[in-house]
Formats: sequence, structure tokens, C-alpha cells
Amino acid sequence: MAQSLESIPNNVDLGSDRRLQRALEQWQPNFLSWWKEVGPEGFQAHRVYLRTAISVEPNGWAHFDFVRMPEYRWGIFLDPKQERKIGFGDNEGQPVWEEVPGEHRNALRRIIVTQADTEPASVEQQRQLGKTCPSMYDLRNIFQVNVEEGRHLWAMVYLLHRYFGRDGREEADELLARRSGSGDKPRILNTFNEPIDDWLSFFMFTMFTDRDGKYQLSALAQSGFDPLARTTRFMLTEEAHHMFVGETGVDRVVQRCAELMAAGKDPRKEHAVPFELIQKYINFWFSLSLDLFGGEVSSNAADFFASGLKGRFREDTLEEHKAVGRTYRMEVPEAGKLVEQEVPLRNAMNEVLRDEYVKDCQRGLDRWNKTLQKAGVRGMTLRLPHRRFHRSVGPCAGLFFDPDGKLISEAEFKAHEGEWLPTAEDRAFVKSLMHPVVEPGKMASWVAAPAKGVNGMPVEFEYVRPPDA
Ligand code: BYC
Repeated sequence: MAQSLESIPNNVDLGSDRRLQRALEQWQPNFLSWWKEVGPEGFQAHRVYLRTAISVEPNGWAHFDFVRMPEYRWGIFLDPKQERKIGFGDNEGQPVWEEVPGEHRNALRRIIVTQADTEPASVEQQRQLGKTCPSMYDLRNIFQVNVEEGRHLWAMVYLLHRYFGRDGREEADELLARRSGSGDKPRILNTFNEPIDDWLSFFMFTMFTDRDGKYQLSALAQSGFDPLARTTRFMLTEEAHHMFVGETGVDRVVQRCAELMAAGKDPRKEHAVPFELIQKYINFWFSLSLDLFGGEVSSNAADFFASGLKGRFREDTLEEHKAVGRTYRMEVPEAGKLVEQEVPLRNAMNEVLRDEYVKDCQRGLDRWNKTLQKAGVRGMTLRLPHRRFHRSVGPCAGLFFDPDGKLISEAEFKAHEGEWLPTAEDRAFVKSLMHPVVEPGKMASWVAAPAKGVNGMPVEFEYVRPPDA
């Protein structure tokens, strides 16, 4: 049975606002139809050992139990209200907004809709993966990620319904109408239209693309529009697990490859992912995810910052919050070469956020390289490509760079593309490894076992149970 509106866990006193209740009551069945149509295929009736957010208390915010996914209790939680002032931009020091300020209405709606759109998009992208899971542990994890992306959609739809009236309701409907990869109604950001049809891509996506989510949500967690700040803060709690799935997932692929190499075996022949393929997938997903930060120089980003809608990563820990009279130095291509440019800091806010993101990704790469070393592989390291490599957004779009960031000709790029990015053959090989492994505790040939199970349960726990079990 589907959840009724009364059963929506929330800390926003949902019961006291009739208008909002009516709006959500109309939206909810459409959400469930959407979930059944394009959510995880083939597992809707299975019982899955899932975490559900039930409060915002740091200890005890989540409850673990077996749930059929359509009956998951998608709740609405905002971090507790605090005395807050706008922390940056032209309105620094003013009280935060509890309602949408008229002059920022369009910009805020656009930010919230863009954020919201990524959540159902990712569920759509991953819907076929359950059928080829490398283990039952991983199967449970992907469903955890999927239901929580669903909850993040609820979080944004709550904001649209509660604060944006009729056009908010229309936007909420549109969020269920667009489809990842669709020709006529695609998702808003390009990365969310890329198919994810193998588990290496899924791990890369949760490592690199969900991490963009972390940085975007962190920037919105500073927002002067308090309901948005409080909502995104709580979303970050769940997001941490998604990145864990990605970072440890790739780490286990690296470990398996490294152990085989150290034993003098060829990973490819042992049905594992060879080192050079892991590197190509890193190159692809990292560069795609960099695009999600927007252009290097952006008047949108400057406006968002000036008006107090979107801050920097951990803005509250920085010393200065106006960012005026300061510049950011970057290299941009001009007339066939790279030139240094001083950009007003506010216009460089996308790049400032990207800097933090790149550092965080590098930390993940360092971990994977340690895994290689520990397994006894010498002289081989995984690396992030330069941030100019393979970009479709910003000044590097339409130009060609090698993974070191050197400007090259299109012909040179084409000549080496197959060494840098996954080819059709590579993708076919990775897909050929994808056979379902569902016996509890068993792992596919291409991935090492995780260090531990979920919520104190053993790795060999039966995390996903068939409908009649
Ligand atoms: N694709 O000024 P610019 C997550 C457009 S992930 C297509 O450079 P701006 C998650 C842009 O709209 C986080 N178009 O960029 C992860 C603009 O168009 P107009 C999602 C793009 O606006 C995994 C033009 O190019 N959250 O949560 O400063 C699983 C110039 O734009 C793209 C957010 O994104 C692109 N990649 O920054 C589940 C936060 N980039 O105006 C979930 C909300 C730019 O010329 N979004 N364009 O028609 C934002 O803050 C901003 O919209 C962006 C773009 C950072 C995305």
C-alpha cells in the first residue's frame, strides 16, 4: 500500500497548512506513478533493508528496516530553526528571509528547480542497474541511494509548493514530466541525461557527480532564504552515504584490479576492470561533473552571491563575506592560446566552488592510489585529468585539451581520444562483466568485498528479500 499524506514523516507541521496539504496530496500519487514507471526496474515488490529519515536529531535521525520501495516513507525535514543573519553578499547582516523576497523570486525558483531536477533524473538514469548488481550488499546500496534521491525531490517540491504558489506547483509537475535522456523533455543539466548502464559508471557517478551535489548543497546551505538553507543542510546528511558508496565502490574495483596485477595476472582475462579502463572512466565522469558547476566566469553566479542566495563552501568559516574589490586569477583560452585573466571574485564563484570540489576529488584519488600501493602495485597511479580536459560548459567548451590541460588541435585530440576516454569497445567490455550476483556475501569477479556491512550487519546479510519471503 502506498503511504498516505498523514504518514509523511515531517518536522514542518504539515497538518496545520490545508493549502499545502492539498497541493501535496495532488502531487503524491503522481510521484508514485513516476516512481513505478521509471524507478528501479524489477524490484518494486522486493523488501529492502533501508534507512529512513525520521527526525533531524543528530543521534537517531534514521531508522533501518525492511521496506518495499513504493511504501518508503519519503519525509520532509528541515534543520532546526536558528537565529540567522544573511551571511554574505550585499545583504550581509540582514535577517534571513522566511518567505521568498519578490526581487529574488525568479532566481530562487530557478536554483531550486535545477537542484530538484537532478534528483529524479539520477533515479531514472540508474533504473536498470539492479538487474546486474555485483552483490546483494551493492543492490541494497543502490536502492538506498535511489529512495533518498526521491526524498530529496520531496524536499525541493515542498519548497516549491509551500513558497512559490501556482508556478511552484507547475514546476513540481514538470519535475515528474521531464525524463533523463529524452529527446523532447530532457533533464535540465546535461550530465543527468547520460545513461548509467553499468556499475562502474554508477560508482563513478556517486563518487564524482554526487560530490557536485555535496558542493552545490553546501553553497545553498548558506542561503539567505532560510527554508532552502535548512532543507539542504539536512539533505547533506544523506548525501554523505551516496558519496561513500561511490568512493568505496571504485576503491573495491581498484583493489580487485591491483590484487590481480600484483599476482602477475591480467585483470581483463580474470573478468576484472583493467587499470587503464578505470583511468578512462575517471577522466569521463570527472570532466562531466566539472561542467555541473557552470561557467568559469558567470554573471549568474555573481548575482546569486550578491543577493545572498548562494554562498561559498563553508562561507560561515571565511573571514570576509562581500567579495568586492577582489579578483580571482584564471587561465582562459583566447585566440588559440591560454591567457591569464583577473576576474572579479564574484564572477568567479563557480570556479571558487569547483576548486573545493577538485581538492575533495583528489583526496579520493589518493585513497585509491594507497589501495594500489598496499596491494603491491608499484609505479602506477590514478590521476584526475586537468579541469580544462573534455569540457562542454565554460570557455574550454568547443576547444581541445589533453589530460594535462595542454591546448591541442582537434585532430590531435581525435587521434588520442580512445586512450583518454572510454571507447565503445571499452564500454562493451565493462558491460560484459555485469552479471548479477545475488547470493548473500558473494561478490562479482570485478569487485573486492566491502570492509563491512550496513548498520552493523554482516556483509553476507540478506539485504534484499524477494516479495514472498
Ligand atoms: N548543463 O552562468 P553559467 C546533485 C547553463 S548535483 C546545461 O555558467 P550558472 C545530484 C546555465 O543554465 C547538484 N546547461 O552557470 C547529484 C545558463 O543558461 P542561461 C545540482 C548549463 O547559472 C547526483 C548558461 O549555461 N544542483 O544534487 O552560474 C545525484 C550559463 O550558465 C550547465 C545545482 O546545480 C550544465 N551543466 O551555474 C542526484 C544547484 N551549466 O541562463 C543529485 C543549482 C550551466 O544562459 N544550480 N548551464 O539560459 C545552480 O546553482 C546553477 O544553475 C549551476 C549553473 C551551478 C548549475
